[in-house]
Amino acid sequence: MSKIHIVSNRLPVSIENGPQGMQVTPSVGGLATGMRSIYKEYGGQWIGWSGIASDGLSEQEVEAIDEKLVDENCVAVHLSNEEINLYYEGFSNNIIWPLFHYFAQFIDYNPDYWEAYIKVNRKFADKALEILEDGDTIWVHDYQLLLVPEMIKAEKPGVTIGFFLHIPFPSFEVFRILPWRKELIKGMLGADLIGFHTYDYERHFFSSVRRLLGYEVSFNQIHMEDRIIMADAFPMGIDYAKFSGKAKEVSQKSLQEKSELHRELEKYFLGSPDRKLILSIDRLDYTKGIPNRLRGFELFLERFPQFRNKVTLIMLVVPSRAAVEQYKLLKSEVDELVGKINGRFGGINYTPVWYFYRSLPFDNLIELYSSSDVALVTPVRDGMNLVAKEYIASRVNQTGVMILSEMAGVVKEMGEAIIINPNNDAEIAEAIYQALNMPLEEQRERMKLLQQRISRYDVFKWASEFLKGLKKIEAIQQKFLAK
Ligand code: GDG
Repeated sequence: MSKIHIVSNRLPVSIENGPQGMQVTPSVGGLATGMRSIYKEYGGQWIGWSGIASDGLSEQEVEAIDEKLVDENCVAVHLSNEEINLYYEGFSNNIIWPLFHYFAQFIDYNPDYWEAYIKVNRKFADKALEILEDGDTIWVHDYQLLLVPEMIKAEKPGVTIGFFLHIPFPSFEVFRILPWRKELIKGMLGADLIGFHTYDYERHFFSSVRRLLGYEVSFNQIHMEDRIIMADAFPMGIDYAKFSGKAKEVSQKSLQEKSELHRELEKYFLGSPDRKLILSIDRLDYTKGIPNRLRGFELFLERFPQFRNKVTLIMLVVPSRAAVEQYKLLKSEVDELVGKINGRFGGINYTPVWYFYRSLPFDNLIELYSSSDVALVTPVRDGMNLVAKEYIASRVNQTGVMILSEMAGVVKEMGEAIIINPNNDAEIAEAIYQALNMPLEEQRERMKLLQQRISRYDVFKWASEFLKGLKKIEAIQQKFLAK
């Protein structure tokens, strides 16, 4: 049987070098959940970085990691601290990430980053090539590995390659800024099927392919010298049943069984029906529009004084990329804004913004989703945004209002949300007002439609649709070769 393998920057497990030796724990992220069902079922391997820098490890420790990973069907690419700095922090997070999210002013055009990106992409490709056989399929993930498809195709043309980009693909006028734009596009074109979250990203990609390489694009096929390949939109879903199931479980718990956080939330909000909770959850990232959200909330409290002492914004910010300068600056800006709002509108019994700078366990996350009257999702750019889908899945009583940025990929699937421009503070303030005044019946009508849509296209459906796309392009290519 031909196998299906996965490649991504990180493996779907985390490894810790503890007192009892190497410990491997499966991770619970969306990608890991969606892909695990596939690569295991098709007898494949998952290739990725272990999460530990190899410089600090002895040869025996490296071997111990490799051995532990065998049981998980995982293969580690070992990276040194320098490689992580230049390829991951450098090229991936200081060049591609800002560029693809339209933050060109944050790019650090360091040529060493590019050299390291090629070298490390080659390491990933070589690891994959060690296990790949003709007829196998490999699915490569995300912006850290844009060159891998071409590297694999050049050595093993008999392997079917899928590539999925989890972040936006920018318009040509932005993409062309990059000195290495042609190399990146060519790298991606090594794949037989390229997937994006939305049709707009796909369209931008086609425009770059046409203008940079002159290939003809018709419908969603790209005609190259000796190959036809395909690109399409596959909006990534979540493990809907896991979120809705957990939310049901949480809602049925008795007061004693509930977590401290949940008890506090219920005491504060359910105890007084005119108190309302607005939720915000993200990694700390300048793409997520966290300051915009705070400014919008501040303006809301200023313009609608009747809601002061009643409405709280609970803001979970998960630390991320703390070594990068832009992220440190953003952290200070967020700290300052929270302090300003709490100082301006807070009182002995009222804190307008409850701010958590940490990550919380899954159960707490569900408690936040299910206790919040409104979800406020305001990225200035976001490939998809799974938090929005998770909020919808967790609303077991079908109430709750979603306020959503028009700049998030997920907006294409959420016409029933209140849609805002994240750069318009007044619009955010108005949207909060509208959400808090929305009659329950209208909330239910909108939520029902959102839940139907998000539950139908979950992460398993997403993965199977992508694999179907791969089968389709294989058939098209066979016809093309037979001509
Ligand atoms: C990239 C793209 C695209 C957050 N805080 C906690 C926690 N989370 C989980 C959420 C959610 C995930 O992290 C965040 O996913 P997003 O999609 O919102 O954002 P990115 O991390 O930027 O992901 C994005 C995604 O890839 C998939 O293609 O949607 O556009 O940028 O699942 O639940 N989980 C736990 N504790 C927390 O404190 N347990």
